[in-house]
Amino acid sequence: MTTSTSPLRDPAASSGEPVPPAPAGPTGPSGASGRAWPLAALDGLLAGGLAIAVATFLGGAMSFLGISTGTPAPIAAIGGAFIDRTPAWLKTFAISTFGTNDKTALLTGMGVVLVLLCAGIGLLARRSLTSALVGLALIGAIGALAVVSRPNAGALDILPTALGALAGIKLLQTVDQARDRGGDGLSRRRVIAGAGALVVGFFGTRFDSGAGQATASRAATQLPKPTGPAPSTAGAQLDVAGISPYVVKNDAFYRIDTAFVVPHLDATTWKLKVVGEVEQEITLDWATLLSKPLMQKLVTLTCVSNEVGGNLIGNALWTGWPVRELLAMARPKAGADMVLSRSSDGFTAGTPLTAMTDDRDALLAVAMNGEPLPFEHGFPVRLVVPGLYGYVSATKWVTELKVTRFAVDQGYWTPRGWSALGPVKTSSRVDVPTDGTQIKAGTTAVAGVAWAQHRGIDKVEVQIDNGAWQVATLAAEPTIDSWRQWVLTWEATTGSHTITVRATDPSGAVQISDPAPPDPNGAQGYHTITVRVA
Ligand SMILES: Nc1nc2c(c(=O)[nH]1)N[C@H]1C(S)=C(S)[C@@H](COP(=O)(O)O)O[C@H]1N2
Ligand SMILES: [Mo]
Repeated sequence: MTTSTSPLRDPAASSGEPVPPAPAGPTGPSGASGRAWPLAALDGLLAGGLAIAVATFLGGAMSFLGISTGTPAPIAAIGGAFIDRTPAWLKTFAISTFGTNDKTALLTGMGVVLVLLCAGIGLLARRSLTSALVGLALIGAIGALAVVSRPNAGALDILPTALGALAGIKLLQTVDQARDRGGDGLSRRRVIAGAGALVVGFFGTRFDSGAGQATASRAATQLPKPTGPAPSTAGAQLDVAGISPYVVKNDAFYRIDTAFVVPHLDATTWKLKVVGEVEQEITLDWATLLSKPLMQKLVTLTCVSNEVGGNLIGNALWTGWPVRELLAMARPKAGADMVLSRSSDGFTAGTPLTAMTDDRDALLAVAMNGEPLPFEHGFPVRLVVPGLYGYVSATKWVTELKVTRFAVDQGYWTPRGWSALGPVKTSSRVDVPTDGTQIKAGTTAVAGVAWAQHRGIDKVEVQIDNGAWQVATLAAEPTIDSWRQWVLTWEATTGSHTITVRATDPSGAVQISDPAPPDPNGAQGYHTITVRVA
């Protein structure tokens, strides 16, 4: 360090006053341009920040204006590309560690890496401006590669990244040269650049989050009255404090997907194509879909990544048109056994054709709990297929159904280590009392949920410590496609106790006790909690 009094100010550079000679050695005078390292790192951060801000703004503007249908903003593209390359073990780790905050965690990680890279480039510029500029260009090239690798990418999509990188390069060059001429006169320029980058970047992310057509089309959506009454939920909700709500509100519903940026589709231009092994290809638009007889169904969605006792599960009232009807119009050819549904952002799910066409009423859903689908949950249209994990069935932002065969095509997660078929395993969870808490001795409600979608739940049993299995009281089961609540009254005695639950479906099959992790086809094993009774 120099004898600077402020970590960001190098008196030798700023005041021009004579300063004592700095000590030699590894911490001695900084590089050729005589600049303190924090300043150099800051220059790198500014250059990188400006590059990202410009690219994010231009990329957002291209999406917003409909010039691009790909992912022209490089941060979003890198995030998406990273997610698409996530192997099963890393997905399992990320979801068990961060849950539905997995995208925030990834964004934070990317931010840390970018900050280190940009600061490093600033430091490099002290030694060699050329190397630093090449470094910035290389980072830009990685961003551009990510952009062109995204689904629906067009040639113009690399423009934002290219222009952003150029802006960053120009800034670093200018700052470096100005400093060589006389030091710190750049602070004003730096402040302006920093503020400008922040403003520009902010507007860019606003664009990305899809103000405009998509939001307007959702707000303007008039849901038609469904045919038939809503299914009754009478008796399905037990009066037990702390139990999961039978129907989960939209904003409390778990969200899992590979979308680094939530797709915002304009319903008025949305189309669903039915292609592949069909006699008749079909294109369905929003107005036509809304003109069909829509039915309402309670269906519990479950994520295959849900751990035993986990919360990646929720029950909602879905309104939609049975996809069976659409497939009947397309007339699948003999031999086809899979429907590969594809979303606007390139995600795919491979669903058995029979699950789409049998009487379980797999839906092209347009509403969730009576509202147009939230963007996070697939607006304007998603699939909801009772009985299957989401990764093989519940495609959000769906834009294509390809009738095909398991021998020919694979859904998104299959080559990444997950099973091609994903029937939900019979499972159960203790909601109350809360695991690891202390409760009072005496009469206690032990309660939770159990699910075996499209088979149903016939029995739930609870075991306290190593005692006998006791049969719990079941709430009503409005449909076998949703979870079922259960409760057991327990005379809690002082001490530490474990509570274990297991469920049985109507065929008499008891939930599998053998523990297994989520990959490759869903977690199994009994949920056990521990409480202290005082
Ligand atoms: N387009 C798209 N649809 C998707 C996914 C996805 O990554 N992209 N993930 C699936 C998975 S793994 C699950 S568990 C459900 C979750 O639906 P939710 O977010 O509405 O709860 O969506 C499914 N549909
Ligand atoms: Mo999932």
